[in-house]
Amino acid sequence: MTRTGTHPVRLVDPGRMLIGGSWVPAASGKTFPVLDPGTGEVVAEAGEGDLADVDAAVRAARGSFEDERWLRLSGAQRAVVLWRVADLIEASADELARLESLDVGMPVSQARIMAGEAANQFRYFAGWADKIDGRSVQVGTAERRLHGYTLREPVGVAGLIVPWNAPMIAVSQKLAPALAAGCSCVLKPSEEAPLTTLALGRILLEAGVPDGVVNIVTGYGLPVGAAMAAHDGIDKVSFTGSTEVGRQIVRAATGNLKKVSLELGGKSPVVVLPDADLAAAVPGIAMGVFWNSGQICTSGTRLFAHRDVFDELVHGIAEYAGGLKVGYGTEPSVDLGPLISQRQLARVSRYVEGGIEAGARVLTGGSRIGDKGFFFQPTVVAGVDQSMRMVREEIFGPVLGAMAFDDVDAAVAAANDSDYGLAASVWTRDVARAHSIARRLRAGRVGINVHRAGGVQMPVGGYKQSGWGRENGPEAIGEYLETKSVVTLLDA
Ligand code: TXE
Repeated sequence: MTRTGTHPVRLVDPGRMLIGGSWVPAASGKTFPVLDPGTGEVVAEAGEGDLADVDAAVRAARGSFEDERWLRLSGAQRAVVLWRVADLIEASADELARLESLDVGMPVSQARIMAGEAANQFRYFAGWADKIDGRSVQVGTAERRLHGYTLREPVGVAGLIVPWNAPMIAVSQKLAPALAAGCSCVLKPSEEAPLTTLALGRILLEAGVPDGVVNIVTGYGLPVGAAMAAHDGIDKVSFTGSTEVGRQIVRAATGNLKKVSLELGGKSPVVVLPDADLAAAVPGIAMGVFWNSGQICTSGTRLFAHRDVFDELVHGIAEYAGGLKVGYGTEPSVDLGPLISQRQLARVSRYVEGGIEAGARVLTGGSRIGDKGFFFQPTVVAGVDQSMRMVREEIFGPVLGAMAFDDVDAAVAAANDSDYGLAASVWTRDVARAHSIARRLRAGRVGINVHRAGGVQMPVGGYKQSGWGRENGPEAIGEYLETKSVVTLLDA
């Protein structure tokens, strides 16, 4: 695997984080290495934050919130700044994409699409910034006349904790609505991939987001993320990551009972009926699970295919998977990059080996590629059932488990037999049936003849243990607002 192109790490200040509008080293002076998952080599050093840095960031955010540095701008003025953020993201999209590719491993061409999506987030929520209004409410009686109305106000300081799998989009999905709502923010990128978040920090300052309104603390989940979840100066935490850490955040948040929203793991089902258009289903389902090497929370990892089409479909997907080009993110026409880390590679390998021991049959893939970087073959397994760990638990790698069904109701029940409920898809030419099954699937997002599609306008989030709250769409801005009722007597 070769590395090409200019090195985009110069977009970030090595070892520094953003606090109160300044780029500062960690209070301890410590740094930690950031690895290129395509080579396993160190490409940068990031500041290793701890409690002192979280405190400083929260103080800066609180100060900017309390002196209304951001909030005193009208919604329309905030929108202008957010549009500028979007314009600057687009203007540096090529460099950001190369940085994201270096940080995460995803092919540059796909990271370029992510940069466009990040810009869309800021444009969409810029549009909401001057449309945050309340209601005028009829209250009182003939004897006691009252006037009531509601105000929607920012929740305060928002702590935003993001993972590594698609940082540009994960950060923008939180920052754009939080800023449109008027919040000040403390943002923690993943220790695995902090670089594009730091580059976005530069863009925010350049666009005119006032000092202290967005603060970025780099470092490990423990102590940085945990300190944010527990901090009394933070009014709301929005977290994307594992369900296990989501639980820890809920527990930590009980101290000041801060608001919490969570976008957690998934084990999304894909239900294929016998009348599905297989020519479309094969690539659609394959990229629905393998995209970003399966490191997407909505990946369609459990395939339920009707027995009449099972063999043709599954062998089609296996053949498609075998044809995908796995390689370093800057290589031309590469489809899939590496997994994020040695730890993730070990985790994916463990699940596949465990599945094989339990009786799974590997139709394609199943192994690491090479010995440099963290590449894993796109993998299709059959001979699995819902009792197996590889079918029940989130692997977060390019692994599809395929199961045949005879009865649609049983397939829907099996699809719903999961602790998770993030996404699902149904594949059929029968329109009425598709909509009926879409209603019965217990997931926050359902695709019909597509696994993952939509955009910033469509809310996403989890049923069951996949999370609390929604990102994207008007619902997302509500996650950063409080509602206040104001009532006044009309007669003195
Ligand atoms: O996630 P973590 P990891 C799933 C996926 C993956 C597994 C582990 O199954 O294999 O999680 O990945 C911060 N308090 N998803 O270990 O640990 C951490 O620093 C507060 C699904 O990377 O959840 C990082 O910034 N914060 C997923 C963020 O939480 C803490 C995306 C996510 O890390 C913390 C990623 C703590 N105690 C992984 N511990 C999705 N839903 O998209 C860690 N963090």
